[in-house]
Amino acid sequence: TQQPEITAPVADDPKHISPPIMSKTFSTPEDKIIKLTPVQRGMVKSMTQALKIPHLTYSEDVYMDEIIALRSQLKANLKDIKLTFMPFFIKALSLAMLDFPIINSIFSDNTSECIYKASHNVSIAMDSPFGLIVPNIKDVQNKSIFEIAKDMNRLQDLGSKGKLTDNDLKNGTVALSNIGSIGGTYVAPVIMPPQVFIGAFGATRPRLEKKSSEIVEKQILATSWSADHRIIDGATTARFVARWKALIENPSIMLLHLK
Ligand code: CAO
Repeated sequence: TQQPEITAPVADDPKHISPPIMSKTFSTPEDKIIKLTPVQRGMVKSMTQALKIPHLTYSEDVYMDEIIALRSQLKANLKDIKLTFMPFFIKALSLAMLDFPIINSIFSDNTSECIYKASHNVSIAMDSPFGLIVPNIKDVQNKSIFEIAKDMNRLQDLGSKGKLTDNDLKNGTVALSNIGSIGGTYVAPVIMPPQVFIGAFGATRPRLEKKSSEIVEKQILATSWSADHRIIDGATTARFVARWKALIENPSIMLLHLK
């Protein structure tokens, strides 16, 4: 009988993740030495450093209904620029940090000094054909959501071609990771020293909730945040995340900050 054609999953398209499809090769027939790529070697070094930090991880659910409506309205008016939720998340992070400068700080235990950074250079974890890369968007505090979207598009394009520059990768001050574009709900994100804070998002999922006597469907984004517990405590983390959540749930507040 003829065997059905078995194809490998299309790794770069989140819509093709499930159902699981088996690869033609079921196992490695013999031991094989694999040399790490430069990106993987970088990850060995950075993650080994990162996990020496005492992490405080905090999670919160965020209602996405308002921002989903806003994005579809704006998307309909945009050509050539991909507008996902990330530019909103990034801008809200920057706005929330205005009152919490410690979130956008760098810390080194050799100097026992914490430096509050003036620039909000937001590092974005990106899944690329070369592995995990983390370029940053510079000076988010001075950028519109549209400008942030353009920077995201540029960094994703360069990242997918392995063409990010040193400048794109250096001097990030705080980080975000959207694993939800692939899947999952909660994740314990790993801080990238000398940064002290990182946020991560799961996939937005519908949830039924009781409102008065009605059952309504709400769209929920699960968020997880890790803080360097040597200098940021749980109460500061909770207050900061509440501020960020308020901006995402009431995105029109962000208009007040338009320059
Ligand atoms: N909830 C709902 N929808 C989401 C979503 C989420 N959390 N994340 C992405 N989407 C949607 C986007 O809005 C977009 O939809 P449209 O086609 O309707 O515009 C689609 O999924 C694809 O988004 P994207 O992944 O191309 O873009 P993004 O800006 O949302 O994310 C990036 C960009 C670079 C963060 C993401 O592509 C990526 O690489 N994520 C993986 C990060 C990672 O590996 N983290 C782990 C770090 S530790 O190893």
